[in-house]
Amino acid sequence: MSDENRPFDLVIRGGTVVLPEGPSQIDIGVRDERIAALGANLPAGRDEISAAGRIVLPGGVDAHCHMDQQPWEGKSTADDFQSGTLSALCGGTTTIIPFAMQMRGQSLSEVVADYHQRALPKAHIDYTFHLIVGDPTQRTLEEEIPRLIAEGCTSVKIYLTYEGLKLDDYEVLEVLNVARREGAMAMVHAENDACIRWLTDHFLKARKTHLRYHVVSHPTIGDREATFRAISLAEVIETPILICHVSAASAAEEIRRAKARGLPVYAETCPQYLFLAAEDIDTPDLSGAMCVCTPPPRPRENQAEIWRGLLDGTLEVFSSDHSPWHYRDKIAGGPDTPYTRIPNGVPGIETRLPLLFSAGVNGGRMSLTQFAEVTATTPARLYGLFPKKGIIAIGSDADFAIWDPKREVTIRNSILHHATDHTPYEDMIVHGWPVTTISRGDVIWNEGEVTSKPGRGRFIAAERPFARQTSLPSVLES
Ligand code: DUC
Ligand code: ZN
Repeated sequence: MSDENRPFDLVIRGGTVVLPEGPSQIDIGVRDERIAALGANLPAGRDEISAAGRIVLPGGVDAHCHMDQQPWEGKSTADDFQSGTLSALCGGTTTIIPFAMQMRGQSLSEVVADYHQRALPKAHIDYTFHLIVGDPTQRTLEEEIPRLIAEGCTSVKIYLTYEGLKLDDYEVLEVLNVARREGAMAMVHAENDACIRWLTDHFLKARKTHLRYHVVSHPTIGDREATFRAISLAEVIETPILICHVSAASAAEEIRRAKARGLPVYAETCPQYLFLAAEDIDTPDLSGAMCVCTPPPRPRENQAEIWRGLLDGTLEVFSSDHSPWHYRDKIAGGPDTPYTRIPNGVPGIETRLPLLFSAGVNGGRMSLTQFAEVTATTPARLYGLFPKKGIIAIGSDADFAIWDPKREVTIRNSILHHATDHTPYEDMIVHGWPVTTISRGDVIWNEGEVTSKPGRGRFIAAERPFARQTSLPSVLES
């Protein structure tokens, strides 16, 4: 039987399917893990799912999440690849890009090899890795990064702050130069390190250790400066960059200006900057620790500017920055735990999509097409996974989230699947929830039932998102 005449393995029938050109009332035929047909009245498949009254979106691509990452001061993050990807799929995400993190003194290749071993037996859904470059030695720059990029890890991440990770500007230029040569995306954690350290030293000396000083010791002025500096360094090298987890209106403004000048600058924001605020950290008890992350959520009035950035394309990627510490570990120092001892990061891989769907799509702020772009298509594009991932199109992987757009859900930690003991979104009510998740044609989550197995997820070798540059940056030609 010719390939076109074989029955479909699966037909998703009668849903509102979100295509790049807009939503359409069509069926989807899946064969051999891929989308084989899109159209009305497709012939019967071996399996059928009715999506009547539902919305079929591309499976989410979460391009910023932390899984099984190194302990901090003896405390471990809660999720390994098993619980983290389970939580992701129950929230409509079918691809993740976590970080293989090199710290000073470590070999990047060994870090990546170890990360592969952690992911392979446990991941429920597909993944690739970003490379955190914390020690840009000549070996890392000239041998390890080019080889790892050729092997499918085509994005590097640079920190401008944090002991053991931060690079100075010279080192940043070195990494950007390699990214340019290799056609990789360079991601930047853009906070001003000296500001954070200086303010923290002064607050601690003055015994100002309450949670609220976490926010003031990470000032938006520092984010704006570091964002501008990262953009400037990338401009010298003439290479694209992506500013991670933009929290501050002033940093978004720098990005907007850079884009207006035609620079290839991209940016990401996260749920914590739309749905949490500095006021949620400044609590009389330690419950505000649940919202402690960096950069911190900003005063509530700042949220409107982050919404504006997401809606006008200044911030084109919406990721979770899932970084799940146990609350009990966050407050292990007792009622007077100083803010500097609270591990930074919030869980959010399962709530990322429902929060945005509810406030964005159902709230009338964004179209379904925009939702698909910021949560799946654009991250897949910018990190070399497109068109395999991030889009409903013939030939793409059959990765979908089928949404009940009306379902009302009260977010409670007890309904989530991550391994941490809290969610900062406890008691928030959302409208719309992904009721079925499909990964490469397998139904892995359906109406509250998990039908996936750990280890079914695959490493996807990402393509280089940009052309390799053989010429030198023009400043070196002068
Ligand atoms: N900030 C990050 O940049 N990553 C993980 C956790 C956090 O708070
Ligand atoms: Zn992060």
